[in-house]
Amino acid sequence: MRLNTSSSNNAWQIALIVFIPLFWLLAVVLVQAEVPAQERRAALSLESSARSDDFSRRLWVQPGSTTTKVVTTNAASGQLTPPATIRVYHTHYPPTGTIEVVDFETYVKRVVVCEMPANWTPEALKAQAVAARTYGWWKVLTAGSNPWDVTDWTDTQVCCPDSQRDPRSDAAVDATRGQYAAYNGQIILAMYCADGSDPTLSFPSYLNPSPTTPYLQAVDDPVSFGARRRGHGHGLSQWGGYRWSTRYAWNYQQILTHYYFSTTVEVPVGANPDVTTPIGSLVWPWSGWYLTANRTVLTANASDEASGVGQVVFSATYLDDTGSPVSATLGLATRGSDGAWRWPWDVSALPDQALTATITVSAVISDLAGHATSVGDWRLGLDRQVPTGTLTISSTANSPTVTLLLSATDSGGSGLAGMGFSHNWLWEGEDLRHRPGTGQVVSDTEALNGLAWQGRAGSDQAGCWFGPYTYALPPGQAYRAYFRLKTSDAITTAEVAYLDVVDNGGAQVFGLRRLQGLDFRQAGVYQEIGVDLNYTATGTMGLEFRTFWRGNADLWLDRVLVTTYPITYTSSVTWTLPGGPQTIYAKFVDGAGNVSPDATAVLHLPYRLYLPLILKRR
Ligand SMILES: [Ca+2]
Ligand SMILES: [Ca+2]
Ligand SMILES: [Ca+2]
Repeated sequence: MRLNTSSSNNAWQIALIVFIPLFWLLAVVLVQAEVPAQERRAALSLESSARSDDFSRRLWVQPGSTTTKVVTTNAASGQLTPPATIRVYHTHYPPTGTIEVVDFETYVKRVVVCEMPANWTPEALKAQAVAARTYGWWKVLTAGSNPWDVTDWTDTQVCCPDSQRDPRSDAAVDATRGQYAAYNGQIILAMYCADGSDPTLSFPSYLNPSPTTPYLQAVDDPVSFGARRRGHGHGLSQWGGYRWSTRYAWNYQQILTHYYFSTTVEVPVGANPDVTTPIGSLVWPWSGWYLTANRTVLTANASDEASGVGQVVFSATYLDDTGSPVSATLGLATRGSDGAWRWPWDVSALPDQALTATITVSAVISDLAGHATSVGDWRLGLDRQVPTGTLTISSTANSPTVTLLLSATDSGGSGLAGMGFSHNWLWEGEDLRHRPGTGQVVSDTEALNGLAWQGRAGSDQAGCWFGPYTYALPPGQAYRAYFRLKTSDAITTAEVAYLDVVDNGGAQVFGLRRLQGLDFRQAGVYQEIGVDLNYTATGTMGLEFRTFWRGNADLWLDRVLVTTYPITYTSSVTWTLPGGPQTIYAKFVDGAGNVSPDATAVLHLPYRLYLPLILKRR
């Protein structure tokens, strides 16, 4: 957004200054009043659409030039040196039309207080501080011959007068002094917006992401499912960060590395000899969530300002198979090419256990000068047992509104949580359209209809299985699409498939999921993988349920079954259905997101009745 750079209107400024805190206060009250998110999207949490959209514009950050100066680095640690000052062109705050040279950290304080309410959580404020610092830094690097680096307004990021600073936002800046988000060690274009919704969006578009900003990729953001996107949707979601910090106790490193794909949070270069401890945090798996497979890869962010990170050692506590508490050192992490520290953890011998109980992970991060930082503890749950249940329909049903009777149970750590229903929303994998050469139809006794689409690693070409271009789902509500998939490799950390639900040929994305081999509980066994979609409006080409097969492991797609978005489990629910014979499917989910086999019932309604599909919740 380009603003008029001529003299501003004082009355409007005053109104804005008064209005901004009032709005944020209202917005914070609204978000705090939301129903607490049940684990793994177990219940409908579509947010009210009544919120003002005014702030989406204020929070937009627009990209600048892609010409990047050479960044100075410290040869020993590889850490970068922040700019000492930044040139702020006043287009909004007085004295307008002038360029102010501002101490860089002071600039960050003046941005954070204006871009995020100071009463938000300290970790959300720290995430904002690092994003604002990184963005300003990137603007300094890319200013070229421009006489200024940033403006004081929304075409870059808002920089308030010093008089508006707040001790709480200042503290977040001080606590992260000099820290930045990096991709391959370099400063990123740290775009952020008010609410990125779920999923966030790739830059500049989902259909054509830019290869120069691979960290601005769409990410699955379940904590923001159903939230209205406000702003461009790229990079850090401010409301999303707030939600993660309040509901799952995430810290700023978890928030930033989640929204900026494949990045690290780094400390600036420091003086030698090294007298400081490193920083770090677990960043994967998502803390506060359940593991549903037999393997995971513990992943940490770690950074040191002088001698560099020497080692990261993970430890964990959990209950063993006799129910006894265990405290164990797991092992020495290895540093990946992306800068993250990883330890593959085989949890197959561990019994399922609730999130509230016993699994915690911590790490000791040491620099090469012998200083160590202990970080943790992150809570995890473990549940690999799918629920089971039955569905019956009243035999006297002869009206379009039928009563569905449910009975379900679950074992494992998380407990029965919800259920969703399907009404012939089923597409066989072998019937979808497939990019030529990406596989073939095979007979498979484990496929529910005896047939599947199979891609063979090393024989078939990696590529997309797409379609069906359907308009069968009533828009304006949320659904979950279950991809019934089988892989030959349930150990690999490689992405074996990328699932998404789109319309308009991919220009409109409703949901996505990256799927590694180890997300499957077992090789050679079908598993239903859910992708949530908030189907806000019908598109122009019809919905597609796409599987991008990566070609690094064999993959079978039996079918895609779509259900209504899970509602809280109850023993009876009414549903208004169209006429004619039909099969109704119920799918039960536990708190970890595991889904039951199909519970089905066949219904014969007179054809004359044909009404909208409305599931009535209790
Ligand atoms: Ca150090
Ligand atoms: Ca379970
Ligand atoms: Ca099939």
